[in-house]
Amino acid sequence: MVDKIVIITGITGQDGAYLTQLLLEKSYTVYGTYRRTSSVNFWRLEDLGVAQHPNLHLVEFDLTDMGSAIRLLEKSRATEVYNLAAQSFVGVSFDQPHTTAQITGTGALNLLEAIRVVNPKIRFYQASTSEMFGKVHAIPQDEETFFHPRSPYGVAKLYGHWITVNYRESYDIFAASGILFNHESPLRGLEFVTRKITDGIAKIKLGKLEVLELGNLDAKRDWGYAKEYVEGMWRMLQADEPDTFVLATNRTETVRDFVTMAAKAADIAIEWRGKGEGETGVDAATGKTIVRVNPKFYRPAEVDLLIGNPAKAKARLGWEPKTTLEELCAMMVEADVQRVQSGVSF
Ligand code: NDP
Ligand code: GDR
Repeated sequence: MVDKIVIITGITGQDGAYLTQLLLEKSYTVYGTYRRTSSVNFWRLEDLGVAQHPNLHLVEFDLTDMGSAIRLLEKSRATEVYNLAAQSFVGVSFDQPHTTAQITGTGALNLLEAIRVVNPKIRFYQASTSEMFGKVHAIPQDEETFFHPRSPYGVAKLYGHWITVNYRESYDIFAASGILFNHESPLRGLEFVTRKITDGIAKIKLGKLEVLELGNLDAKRDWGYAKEYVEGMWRMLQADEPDTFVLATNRTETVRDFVTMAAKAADIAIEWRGKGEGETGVDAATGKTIVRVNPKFYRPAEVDLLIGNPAKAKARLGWEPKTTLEELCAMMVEADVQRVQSGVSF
């Protein structure tokens, strides 16, 4: 039997942690890459109880250095590579467009080039995104929808997507691109809106925060559960042919709706008052303002509405989402209430 050896870039992130857990369960040897910083944080791997697993090797790796990509592939003798590392925050990409292009865009090229040089039989997964659809051209969005990214992040990811397709077509490399819609969990970074909301509601509930400040409440997103989405990534690399797949729930809600849902999970009823920059969310029981709009969180260009059609993934990979948004939101609020109560906050 061929050894199952995998490289996961971006192992310290939300998806890296869940994918590591899944592949260790499937008896893979996992080489997880992280970038050099003065204080690397493996809290997500620790949270999932896999940080000390004997089949997990943590490797320092710079995505912008092709030489180190070649050495990593040679040393690990990997059979599959999942490229999850990215400057993944859309808001920051407006302030750091060049860095975002190098990491989020050409980082994928470095890995593909290394695969071409070292062993073209290595299977490659690129973490593409619904942000590539950007401005609304179709509802719902699927693999055939026109791309019109609205941020430097979306543009960089579009490069990563097309270079993946190009290496598939040019060099016969098994290079799959997963166009994943937003997926969340208790391990989501605090800068992203769902986790910012569940953390904020937990703190309000426990008297540790008075008002949660947010940006555009009208943005609509298709939010799923991250643990289920990493299973879809793995299925893409086990398919007979490399291809491009959308993973989504086919349900869309506004940021405002998600706040209402999170508050409800914490037994708080919210009433919305005002409009635009003056809009507030008021605790119906106490009359206190607990949510306020702060335009500093607005983006120079916004993606107004995302809703994906995952029919191809269901038909070809047997993948479909199971957790409802209400269940996901309640799971996140509960985890944040526990963390705030225990004095630990990530
Ligand atoms: P996270 O932001 O949680 O994780 C990103 C990972 O990339 C972290 O491990 C981070 O390391 C690493 N990283 C960031 N900058 C660099 C760098 N300069 N060099 C090397 N590594 C770096 O993202 P997710 O886990 O949520 O997402 C995984 C991938 O999927 C990303 O590529 C993202 O863009 C994409 N994606 C995510 C979606 C989502 O809804 N979650 C939807 C569609 C696509 P560190 O911990 O050191 O910062
Ligand atoms: P997104 O996620 O940009 O879709 O990218 P994010 O949670 O940051 O924003 C979603 C929507 O919420 C609006 N919003 C706010 N966003 C943040 N972060 N903070 C706020 O205070 C706030 N108020 C309103 C945003 O304007 C936006 O419309 C995520 C990332 O994981 C990407 O890496 C990934 O590719 C896409 O999802 C799919």
